[in-house]
Amino acid sequence: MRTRSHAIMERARALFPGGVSSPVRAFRGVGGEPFVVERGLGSRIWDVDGGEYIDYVLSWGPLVLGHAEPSVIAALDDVMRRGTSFGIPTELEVELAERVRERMPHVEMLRFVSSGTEATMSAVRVARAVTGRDVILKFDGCYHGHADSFLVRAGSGVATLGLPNSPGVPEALASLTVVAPFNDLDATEALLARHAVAAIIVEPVVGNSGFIPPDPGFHIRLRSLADTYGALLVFDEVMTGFRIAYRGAVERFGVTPDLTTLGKVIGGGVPVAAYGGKRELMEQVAPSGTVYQAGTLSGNPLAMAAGIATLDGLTQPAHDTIAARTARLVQGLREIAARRGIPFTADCAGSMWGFFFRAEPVRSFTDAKTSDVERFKRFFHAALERGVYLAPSAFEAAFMSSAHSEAEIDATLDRLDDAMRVVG
Ligand code: KE4
Repeated sequence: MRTRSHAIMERARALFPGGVSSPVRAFRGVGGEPFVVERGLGSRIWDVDGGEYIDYVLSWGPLVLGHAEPSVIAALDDVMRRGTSFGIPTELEVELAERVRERMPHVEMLRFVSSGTEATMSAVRVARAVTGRDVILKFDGCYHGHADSFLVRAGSGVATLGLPNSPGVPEALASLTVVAPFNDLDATEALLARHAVAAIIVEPVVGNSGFIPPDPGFHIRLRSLADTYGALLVFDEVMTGFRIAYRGAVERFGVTPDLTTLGKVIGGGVPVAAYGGKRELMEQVAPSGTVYQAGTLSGNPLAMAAGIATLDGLTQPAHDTIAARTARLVQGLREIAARRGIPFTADCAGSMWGFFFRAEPVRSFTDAKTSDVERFKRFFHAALERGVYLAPSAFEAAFMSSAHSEAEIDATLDRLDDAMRVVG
């Protein structure tokens, strides 16, 4: 029985919509009440009532080195004693940006912002400015943050709450967003032929409808279609960046977008995101260009320091180790479900993974919605009771960190085997 959690959530519900600072945290996708976290260390988190969990949400992706990673904490401790914010250029911004560009050379120039939403809305603004077009094309179930133009058949919390779109988004604006099923190139081309599209924005691997990988060659065709129809290609790597491959989607799929958005991992758990890409595009952004975008805390020293420490800790060997452990966990879950005769599909890309209670592979959000969400809910709670914290929604991805040891993968498989027993 969670007593302190319950008391705190009672206060929170009087203060915040749904008692939370972001909708998906409210457990509406799985039922019950969220626990209140007290602390995290490495792969684990503890709630205020002493409950301990192996954490596979990792703050929805940022913590690729785990909670309170010593080098990240040391970097923050060092930087914050010299001031937490200036609104004046610092070398830290340059240091982090150089690290991003070293691994993603197609991000020739970038701008730091404070959330993934800011990054994607700014990238789309650049695309609309340079193409002189208004329409954007997104994919059903993909989530690119909560800017008005993206809240059209979006994934993540929008999907979790079953919101078709969102009230408050003017129809005049929503109508400028056209939507194709993920992995459906014919539907995509039909939309491109009918609308003057400024940008195609896509999660290179979808993490906001649950985990959905692209079909082989999907991004190669998407690049070709964008070029044929004069649209920019935007890879929204807020979630996939530095997770699906050491150098991101370009390394994994061999396709170079015009613009890329990043977030989560590049801040190591402190608010930062970025948008960037071809120099001639980014030079259109104020003050070098006339596309306006600004931010009080953009390039914040704490966020830069945490991001630098995180990328420095995420070496190629470290990434490869995390990816191998992710693959072992996914394969282990497949074997458990098969042994127990439970319809189940799971997949991973680098340090990002996910699963559905459905026999056939999931290629689109429509497929994802046919999975057994009620069984997912029961499995989520059975896992939580056994000390494994998964995303509280069937339409989210899961993650892995360098702090998740082989022994913890074994422990996770044992615990989830028993969780599958009770939901089988
Ligand atoms: P933020 O504005 O939440 O920092 O980033 C928006 C965003 C943009 N693009 C992608 C691919 C994303 O996954 C996100 C945010 N991801 C969700 C989790 N699926 C954040 C968690 C939440 O909404 O509380």
